[in-house]
This record gives sequence, structure tokens and C-alpha cells, in this order.
Amino acid sequence: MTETPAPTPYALAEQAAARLAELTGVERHDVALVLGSGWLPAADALDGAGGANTTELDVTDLPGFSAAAVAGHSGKVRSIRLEGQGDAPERHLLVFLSRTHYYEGKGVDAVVHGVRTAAAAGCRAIVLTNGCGGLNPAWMPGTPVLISDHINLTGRSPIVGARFVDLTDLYAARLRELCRTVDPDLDEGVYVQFPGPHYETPAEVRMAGILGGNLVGMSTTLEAIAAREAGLEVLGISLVTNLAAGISDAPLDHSEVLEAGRAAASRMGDLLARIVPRI
Ligand code: 8IG
Repeated sequence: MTETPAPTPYALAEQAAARLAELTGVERHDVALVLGSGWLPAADALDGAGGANTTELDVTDLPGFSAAAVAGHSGKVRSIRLEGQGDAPERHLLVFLSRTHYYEGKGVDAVVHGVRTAAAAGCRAIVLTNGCGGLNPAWMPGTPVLISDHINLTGRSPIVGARFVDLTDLYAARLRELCRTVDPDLDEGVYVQFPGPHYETPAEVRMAGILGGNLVGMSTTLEAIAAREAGLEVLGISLVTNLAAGISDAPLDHSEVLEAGRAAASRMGDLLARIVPRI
């Protein structure tokens, strides 16, 4: 008896993309978004037709995805048709309302499966969002910050083998500029990914600052690397939902994260809705 070998992560993403096309009737998607903690309320602004142009699926309908594990992360994926306007052509968005985190212990391939599925579905660009802690005391909870670069403290890579992928300008300067044409007050910063799921100690937050970091979180860097490997242009946007440990005296609390998202939803939704058609 012979056993069928497990598909490679890339082949599994091809299967997920094929199933996505079948279930949505959309042959190719153009731009993908991954919505992090606090971003869910902003998601609805993307379908300007009030949901009429949206097909929503459970991620588990697609091969290779597992159910969402975090409160505030819905295990759904949406396909949204943006009507063409002026010189902006019709676009198909692929929006993940949840992600798999490194700290879930499902492995790095599970963390980046959405990114690889987006690439296999035809996407040329991806917007990676997250909720995170801020080191700059001027960034009040609810402040969006463009990711200019990252420091990956997981010690892991989604890539296996002698494939030396260049990460210069990983977070595309062109897309950051585009964001600032929409919202000129947007700051930018270096995102430091810790493995989690515990938050940092105050000493670790000081270390992140000494290393050149401005934002601390538990996602995004492995996805960005996989996106670059797949040839996608990457835009990263953090929503500072709390001051990082030790920057303020207050202890960290996940409900604070969800509340900051609700409070910032209209600014974030407006930003996404105005940027995405121009990517
Ligand atoms: I939301 O302060 C959110 N996610 N590591 N630190 C880390 N992750 C986070 C934080 C934070 N806030």
C-alpha cells in the first residue's frame, strides 16, 4: 500500500486558492488584507455597497486553515468586489478577518498559509494589520502607525532551504507614501515581533527600544517574509492599542485592545477604504 505524500505548503495554498475561486466564483483576487486585533470594526467600511458585493466564507472551508483561536478574531474570510471608480479599475479584495499566530504552536507554515493562499489566488499586494503595544508615549491607544521595517525575534523563517530572499524595503515605501497622501499625520515605526503569548516585561520593552524598535507585537513579521518570498508588495499598519509594558504604569489587558479598536474604527476603516482601491 502506498500513502499519498502530504502536499508541500505551497501546493496546499494552491488547493486553497482553487477552492476559494470555486466558492466565490472569482477567478483571481487582486489585493489581500489580514485584519489583526482591533481591526474587525474597520472591516465593514471596505465594502462601500454595504455588504452587497461581499461573499463571506469560514476559513475552515478552505484546505489548510484551522479555526480562529483569539477573542476578537473571527474565523472568516471575505471576498469583496470593489466597483471601478474614475481611473481606479474594478478590484477583488481577499480579506482575512483572523490570522493564525506563531504562539498557537501550529507551526510557521500555518502562520503564513493565508499569505501563500492570497499569492496563489492572484494577489499582487497584501495589507498586513495588527494591534500592538507602542513605545512612543505620544501614541495614545487607537493611533495607527505605518510599519517601516521589522525585527523578527521569533528566530524563525517561513522559508526552508537555501533561498536567500532580500528584505530591503520589505514594507514598500511606495505604499507608505500612498497612505500619507490619504492621512498626512500617519507616523511610522519599526515593529518588533516577540513570540508571545505573554506580553513583554518592562525590561524587554526597553530592550526593543534599544534595538531600534518602536512597536511590539506577536504577529506580522513571518507573514511579511512569506509575502516577499511570493513576490507580493507589502503594506504594514499597526494599531497601537496600548502603551507597551513599563511605558505606562497600567497593566496590559486584552479587553483594552478590543476597545481601542472600536474607538479607532472609523479612522481605520476610512483609511483602508481610501487606500486599497489605489494600491
Ligand atoms: I494588541 O503590548 C497587543 N499585542 N507583544 N505586546 C505584544 N503584543 C501585543 C501588545 C503588546 N499589545
